[in-house]
Amino acid sequence: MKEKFEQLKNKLNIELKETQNAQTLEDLRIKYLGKKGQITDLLKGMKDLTVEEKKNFGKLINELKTQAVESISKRSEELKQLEIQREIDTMPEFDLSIESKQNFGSYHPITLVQRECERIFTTMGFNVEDYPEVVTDYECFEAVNVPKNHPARDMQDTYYLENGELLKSQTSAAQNAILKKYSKQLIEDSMPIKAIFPGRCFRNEATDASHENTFFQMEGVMVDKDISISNLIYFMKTMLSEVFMRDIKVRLRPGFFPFVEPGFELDINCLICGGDGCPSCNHSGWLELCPCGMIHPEVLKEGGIDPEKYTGFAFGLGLTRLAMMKYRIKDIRDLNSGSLKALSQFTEDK
Ligand code: FA5
Repeated sequence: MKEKFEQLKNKLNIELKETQNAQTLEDLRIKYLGKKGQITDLLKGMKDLTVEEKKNFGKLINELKTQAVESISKRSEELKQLEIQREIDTMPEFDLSIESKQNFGSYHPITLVQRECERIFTTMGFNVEDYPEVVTDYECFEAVNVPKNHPARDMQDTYYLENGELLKSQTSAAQNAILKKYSKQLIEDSMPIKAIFPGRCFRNEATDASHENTFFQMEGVMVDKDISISNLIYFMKTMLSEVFMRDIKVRLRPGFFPFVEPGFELDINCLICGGDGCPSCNHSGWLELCPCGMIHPEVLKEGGIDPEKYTGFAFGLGLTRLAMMKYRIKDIRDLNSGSLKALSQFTEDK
């Protein structure tokens, strides 16, 4: 009987080696270990044996069964490896040294100026904050001192959603949340609030060379004791001289925004025409770039900050227009055109 077991074991091993794929292996498993398999049959035959014989054969059959299961699973692993090797062998050869002809794209000019501004402000101790593009009426307007029906709402033709929320028309929509987020550290730890928050804005604009319906702004706020207009001017000057790496002609004039008092318009001398007037600057020689001002006491109060103790400034930099000026792009609409030929001209070191 022992011989019979040995023969069966050898036969199984020979047949195992002949299997070349998962299906033939499965057929073999059924042949030996299936319900009517040869090893299973041996087990069934045990009923006719004496108790002593059962003991001996039982041990042998169990050993055989265990070995069969192990050999089949080992062969299964071998076949998997063979299959992988077969795929590798039939793959076309790759020459990794050949230069790719594919266009991997380039950074968008707005991404480049945004990163540049983030770098400049973070080195001056500002945190960079992200904020959603869909916001509530409260965040975008009421929290920044623009109540319902206030005429200042007409300055921004806003896209409202059916659920009453809206597409952020200005990055000022994040002001209240940022003030609230950092008010504790300002009050308890005497750490100034210094944050910038770039983001995409949407307005139902009639587009022209300097107006888009989808554009980027980068808001900034700083709040502490004794912050004044001088601080605001210092940061604006530093930012512009670092972005353009030379002195740029700017002008500061009074501007009205309900969330600042006093408020200013900061215009840049048009770098496309040098100030002579062209379509990019609406023939005025100047481009509105970065309105700013001292944060209105009501806005501080709404952010949980006592305006009797603290003051701060805020600015709303037109990032898309900054990209236009930095890269001398005559028409803002080119930036949303998706034209790879136009956009791929810009690289990090330009
Ligand atoms: C605002 O959006 C204010 N929230 C800015 C602000 C923040 C003022 C904090 C004071 C304190 P305004 O609508 O002017 O302001 O937009 C700010 C800048 O975004 C503009 O100067 C301009 O550079 C840019 N901008 C505005 N509308 C467009 C547009 N349609 N296309 C491209 N850029 C635009």
